[in-house]
Order: sequence, then C-alpha cells, then structure tokens
Amino acid sequence: EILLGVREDLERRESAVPLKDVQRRARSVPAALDPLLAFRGDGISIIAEVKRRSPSKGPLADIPDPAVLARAYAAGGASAISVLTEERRFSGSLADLDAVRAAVDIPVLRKDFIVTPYQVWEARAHGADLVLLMVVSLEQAELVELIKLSEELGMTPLVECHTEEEVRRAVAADARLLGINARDLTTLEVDRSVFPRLAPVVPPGVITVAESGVRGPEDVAYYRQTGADVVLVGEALVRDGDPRSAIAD
Ligand code: IGP
Repeated sequence: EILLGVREDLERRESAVPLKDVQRRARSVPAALDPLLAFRGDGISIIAEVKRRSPSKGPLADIPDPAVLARAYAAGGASAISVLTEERRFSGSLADLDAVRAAVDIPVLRKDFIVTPYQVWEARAHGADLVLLMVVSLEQAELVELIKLSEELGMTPLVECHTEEEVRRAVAADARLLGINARDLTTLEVDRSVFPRLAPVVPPGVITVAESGVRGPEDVAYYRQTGADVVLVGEALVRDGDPRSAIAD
C-alpha cells in the first residue's frame, strides 16, 4: 500500500497542531508565487528536489543543511525547488520545507502524500507555492476538492499521473500542471517511455512535468524532445548538487 502509515502520521500532527492554528498561520505568510510563467518559458525548466532518501535506493545523500542545497539549485538555474516532507520513507520534514522556503525566492513544491485538506493548509502555512497531488491515491471527488483548495490558497497543484486513465482524471479535474511519473509507485520501477506514451493524451495548454529517473543531460534532452515543459530531478541532483549538470546544451 502506497499510503501505509500516512494517515496515522497525519492524525498525530492534527492533534498536535489543530487545523485552525494551521489556517491562521497560512493566512499570515507571504502570498504564494506562481511558477507557471517560468514553466511556460522557452526551453525546458528544471524542478530540483531536496531528497534525503528514497524507498527504492535507501539513503541518497547527506544533506546537513537543505538551505545550502536549495541555494545551489537556485543559483544553478532551477525554476522551482521540490522538498520531500514525508518522514517514513523519505526522511523529509516540514522543517526541511521551512529551511528551503527561507533560503530561496523561487517557487517551492511540497512533495508528500497529500490526501486531506489539512495537508494543503499545512503546505501553505509553511510557505509552499506548489503541492503534489497524486491521482492514484485520491478519489475523483477528493482530487477535485484538493485542487480547488490549493488554488483558493494561491498555490499551484502538481497533479501526478502514471497511467492514461489517471491523465484523463487529472484533465477532467482541470489540472493545469500535470506530472507524468516514470516510476510505478507499486513496483518502484522506472520506465522512461511512459512520458512519450501519455503526453499525447494531455490537451494543449496544460503544462507537463516529466518526473523521476532523470540521470543527466541526455535524459533532459530526451524529455525536451518528447514535449515536456519541465523535468523534476531528485536523486541525480542530490548526489551532485548543481542543477547545471542536468540541463542539456
Ligand atoms: C524525483 P528521482 O528519480 O529524480 O529521484 O525522482 C521525483 O520524481 C520523485 O521523488 C517522486 C516522488 C513522487 C516522491 C515522484 N513522485 C511521489 C514521493 C512521492
């Protein structure tokens, strides 16, 4: 089960910090930034990810200070920064999100298994500009509700898909930023042919993000050729620290 433990962790946080406190904090932080202008620009944009470990590879890199890594990403040309906040599998935290938010002035994505409105409020309260919503882990009505709430709070949801059926659901829910994950989250296998297979199902005007398994410039060039507007890179960058190394040219 992809969501194993997620709801328990959530219940713990919700009883420690009640929704109304999270909402108060969300209303007091600076407005969310819009990443779409940069993503629509010429050439391919990079979302660089702060990721300490993954379920498939174990520990990826020692990241003593995520702010230092985030500043290197921004200086290297990343258009946005993704921060894993999931603790069990990825050793992330909201503290990592806070550190990155304070360190950079480009858009920041909260990457987590977001399944309830509480988590969307929490993302905004911690300064996130984007939130990840995974179609596979949401009923259609929940997906619609969480997209709507994210947008009401000024954030941009990155709606993640892995199958054609999920792409159709994302489009029906009016996703404007659609992620296509090369990794099957049930098997953790990466298949880079998923992007070119699903991209034709995405209507023009919807911005596409190719996610996972990008090893370097050749993979970025491949995704650019197959029509991606953005690539999201984690492992290759936390091992390296410089997003220029992933930008083809
Ligand atoms: C990054 P990679 O292979 O570059 O480290 O992958 C990103 O796509 C991956 O972290 C990811 C993810 C997710 C993590 C994609 N979708 C959902 C957690 C939850």
